[in-house]
This record gives sequence, C-alpha cells and structure tokens, in this order.
Amino acid sequence: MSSAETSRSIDTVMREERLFPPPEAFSHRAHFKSLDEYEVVWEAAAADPPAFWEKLAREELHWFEPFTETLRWNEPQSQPFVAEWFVGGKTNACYNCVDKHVAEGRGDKVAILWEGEPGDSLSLTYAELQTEVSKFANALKSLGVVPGDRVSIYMPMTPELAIAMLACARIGAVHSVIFAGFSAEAIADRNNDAGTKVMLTADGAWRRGKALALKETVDEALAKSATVEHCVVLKRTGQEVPWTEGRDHWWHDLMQEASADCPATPMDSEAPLFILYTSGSTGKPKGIKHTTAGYNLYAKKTYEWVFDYQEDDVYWCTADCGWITGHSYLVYGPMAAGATCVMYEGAPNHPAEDRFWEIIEKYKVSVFYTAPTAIRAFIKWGDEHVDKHDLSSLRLLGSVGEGINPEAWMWYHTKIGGERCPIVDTWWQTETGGIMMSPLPGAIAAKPGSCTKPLPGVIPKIVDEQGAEVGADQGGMLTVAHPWPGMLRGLWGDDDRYKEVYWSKVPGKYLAGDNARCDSDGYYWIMGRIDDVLNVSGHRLSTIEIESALVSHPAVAEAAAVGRPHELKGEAVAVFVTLKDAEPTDELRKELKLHVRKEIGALAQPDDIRFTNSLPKTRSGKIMRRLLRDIAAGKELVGDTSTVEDYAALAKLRDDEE
Ligand code: 6R9
Repeated sequence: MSSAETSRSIDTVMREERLFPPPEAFSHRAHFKSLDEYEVVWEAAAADPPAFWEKLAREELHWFEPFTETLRWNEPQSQPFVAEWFVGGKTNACYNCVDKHVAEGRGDKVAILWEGEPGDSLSLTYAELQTEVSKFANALKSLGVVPGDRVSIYMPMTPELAIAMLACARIGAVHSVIFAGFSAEAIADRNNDAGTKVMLTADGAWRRGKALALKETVDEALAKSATVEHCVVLKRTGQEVPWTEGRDHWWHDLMQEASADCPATPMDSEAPLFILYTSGSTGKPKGIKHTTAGYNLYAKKTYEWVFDYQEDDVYWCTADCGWITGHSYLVYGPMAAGATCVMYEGAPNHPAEDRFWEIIEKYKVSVFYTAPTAIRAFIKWGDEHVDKHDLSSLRLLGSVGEGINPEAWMWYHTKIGGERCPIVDTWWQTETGGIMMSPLPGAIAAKPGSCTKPLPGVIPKIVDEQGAEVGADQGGMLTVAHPWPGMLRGLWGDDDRYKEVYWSKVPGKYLAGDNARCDSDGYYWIMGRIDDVLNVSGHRLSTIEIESALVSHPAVAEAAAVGRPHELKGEAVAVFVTLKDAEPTDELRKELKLHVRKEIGALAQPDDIRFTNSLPKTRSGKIMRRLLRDIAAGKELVGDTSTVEDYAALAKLRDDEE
C-alpha cells in the first residue's frame, strides 16, 4: 500500500474469518429467512427509501390524521439538514405503544415484568399500563403541563419511569430522561438547556443494597434550575427527603386524585417526542432531539426485524432508560410491537454475580440484549455464576454500545447462548434513533466483531477525508447517504452545532463520527470513534482491533488502547488493561506485548501497558478513551467528565504510574 493511501485510509490489522450461519430452526420462523430475502428487500428500499417507509408508516402506526407527504428533505448542500417525515399526519407515540394493543384486544398481555433490586416484583398488562399512564398524564396536566413543555425525568428503573415517559408522550410533553446517577450539576445543566418545567424523581434509588439520595441531588439541582416549577417524587426507598411545599408533590398523592380518562393527544408527526443528552467529545453535552412518528416507526420496525419479534417472546433489554437503548429498545420499540418486556432495577452483581442469569431463569427470557462491557464483566466474574442457572429459554442474544471483541462474542455464544442462539451485534447511536446495522438473525451469518449489514432503508457509505468512497477493506469515515425516519432532528436549541458536527465535514451525508471498514463480503466493521484513531508511524490503527487482540489473551478481562505522543513514531500505542485472576507482573506485561505482536503484527505492539482494576467508562459502559489519552500523555484532565461512571477509577489511574 502506498503512503498516500495509508494517509487517508485506516489499516486493518485484525482478521476474523469465523462465520456463524443462522441455525435452520431459527430461520424457519424468522421475519427474514434468508440472505436472498434480505437482499431483495434491502435493494428495493435503497432504490426508493421514501416509498419503502411510506408503506410501513401507513400500515404500522395509528393515524388520527393520515400524512400527506412522506419525506421533506431538501437535497444535500442546501438548508436546513433536517428531514421531516410523514408531514401533515397526526399520531401519538403513547397510543401506538399502549392503546393500540388494548383497542386490538391484546389488553391482557403482559407489557412489563419488573424486578426490583431488593427482590420485589410487579407485572403490568397493557390494559393496566394504559390506566397508569392515563392517570399520570392527568397528573402532569394538573401541574400545568401542556404540549411542547419539557419534563425532566431523574428516576430509578421502576415501572413508573416507563409510565412517566409514556405519559409525557400521551399529552405531547417532551421528556428528557437524565440517568439517575448524574450529579446535581449535570441535572441543572440539562434542565437549563431544555427549559424544563416539571421535574420527576424519587426519594431514593437502590444500588447494590444502598439507597442513593435522588431527591437530595435533585434539590441541589433545582436551586440552579430557574425554569422548573414543580417536582414530583415517587416513594421508592422510603428514606427521609427534603421538601419544598408548593413545589414538591408525592407521586402517589397526585395519582390518587387523577382520573384514568385521558385520551392520547393527536400530535404532529414532527412534534418533538424527547430530548436525550449525550456527551460530545468536548464541551457541553448535546441535546439530541427526536420527533414523534418517524422515531416511533423506526424503533418499532427495527425492534421487530433485529430481535425477530415473536408473539410469545419474553424480551429483556438490560439498558437503563437514561440511555437511548432504554428509550428505543425498552420502551418505544418493543411496546409499539406489543412485546412482553422484562425491566430490572439494579446492578448485575447484587446480591451476587448471578443476578442476570437468575432473572433469565425466573422469567424464562427468550431474547436478551446487553452491552459488551457487561459481557466482559461476566467473563471476569467466572463461569460458575452462569452454570448455576437454566438458560435454555434463550433463543436470541444482542449486543450494543461498543464493538464486541471476538473473544467476548465467542464466550457469549457458547456460555450464554449454548451455541444455539444467534447474536445480533447492533451498531447505532443516540442520533440514529434506532439500530442501523445488525445481522437479521434468521438471514445473515454472523462474523464475531462485525455488525454485519445495514438494515433495509439504511444506506451507509465509507468515505475518505475528501468525501470519496473508499474500496473494500479500506477503513474510513462512516456516513449515511439518505435520511431515515429515526434520525435526529437537530440539537436542542443549537442549529449551528448540529450542522457543524454532522453535516459539515462530508457534504450531503450524515457523519456518524465512527470509523469503519466494509470487507469484500459487504460486512461492516466499526473501528472506533474518528477521534480515537491512532497514528503510528503513518499507519492509522483502530483502537478496537488492538483491544480485541489483548482480550483474546486468557489473562485479560478488558483493554483500552489509546495513542500517546512519541518523538519518532508520531504516536505510540498505550494500553490500559484489567486482568481476570492473573497477577500484574512485568513478565505478563512482556507476554502481552508479544501476544499483540503475534496476533496483529509489530506495528500495533503496545509501547506501554498499564494494569488497572477498572477502566473509566460512561454511564452506558463505553470506555472513555479521550480521558485515557490525556492520562497516557501525562496531561491534566479537561473537558466534560459528567458522564464518567466511576470518577474514582479515573483519578486513581491518573495518580498511578506504570
Ligand atoms: C446505541 C448507542 C453511539 C456510539 C457509536 C459507536 C459505539 C454503539 C456499537 C458501537 C461498535 C457496535 N457503538 N454500538 N461500536 N459496535 N455494535 O450506543 O448509542 O450511546 O449514542 O453511542 O457507540 O462508537 O457511535 P450512543
């Protein structure tokens, strides 16, 4: 490869040849049964995306008023970069997720199977959910909430959290869910940015047996949130809470007075449904804006396709609602499909490391969706926790949030899936609203570590710095060529940043911010965020490939690779490693360096290996490589750290020297 080529594409150092075709018994009753079938649908959708989505929108959503125009999108280069879908129509996301099922005679089907951390549980049918949601919608109305008002939600993973989201949708209020672990500062920033009118919280939240003081944190935030008029408090832990008369209201008091009669408000297709803040690489978090009809349709169809929805499924997504995965694949997608969803309040290792497997056995979960960070933790905790439980109800497994290292994939496949369950490695973002690339489990053979192929209606293109498409196996920037219904409709109150981040670098295409390559079979491999690429002696290396090589060593639980400045090479590879049982010795350090060299070549051999007990992660489990880069370079930590899950881990790393 010439140096001109290496300078604009990213070198692939890792090869993964294993192929796992869908089991026949699975394909037999799947939505998509063969690669041919998928290809026919994908080609037809790509030839005319609006026609493809129009048909689905008319069939799958309930319309108070039908739409008159499928897509309003000024061809690229022109303004305003915001697509409008199903223009002129009126629908309601809560109606589609709840009332539609009751109206169609499925009211007795269980919607939520909830498991509290201390072991309490609750099940709600779609009809019961309709009553609860209607009552809480009336409660919000009684506090003066009208369509378009913003409601911030800072609650534990209780059924009331889902009820609150749906109640907002029911009356056209815009929810902003804030992960119930963020600081008062982070809550206040988000409230002020959104102009929140009403705040929903709980007295406390259970986390590993301890009660976190949510209301106290919220009070601190509200002292700096001038727009908030009311605060509703769910009683969960029963702890003492500070109280402001007139502003604060108990959830149960409002519910007691609320009538269960609250028809869903017909909303414009493009009425904002929610804002969800996500960390930018620097500076303040971005308020990703999603709207009603397109998002709802996209969440529903992608849920049905990717998780191969069957009427008798018991589906469990372990994500918190403070993350987009909790929005699209715990609430809006599965509920629009009418699925039975397990919802769990607490930590995966409370009271013991087998809690997830216990829940799968208890509820006979058939489809399980979690994140690589959790999978790597399970591997570290040991197989004995898995072996205690009967996981034979499982038929399909999913992964989201980061690339799944091939070795973690293999463990998930054999240990959890009993070698019979397909795995869907789903690539998508807060911005995309729903899954963009993933195997369709009955149709597309998996390659461990690849999110495989785009869903119907999604047209990815990998481009170089000049915006030209790159060839097979050449890494480049991942973009999407045509609008899709689930895409973001902007950043709340910041059009300039929206244009700058997503539309300025590559004209006319949505810039995802990830690097990727597509192999000669048309399989996509995500190589990490654009700003995470390492440049070693002119070779651009992907973080995920180096990390996967490390994770394939039996001593390694997790690894994060970053670049640090190096006089000769430009950048040197620095890695942070957590171990399974092994001792962190110099011997092992040498062995790991050689292991990477053997697996992927001398180019990628790490210069530094630092052992640590844990890696700094975002709340959704993504390794914060940006911060590790600063640590590796010996710099002070700057920028937004509000999304770091465990600041202590970070501080410790900074203070530890190799
Ligand atoms: C859903 C979600 C988005 C970023 C995305 C990418 C990474 C997500 C991935 C993946 C490789 C996958 N990512 N899924 N990378 N393989 N299957 O995670 O949304 O929190 O906005 O993060 O996560 O880097 O750009 P969000």
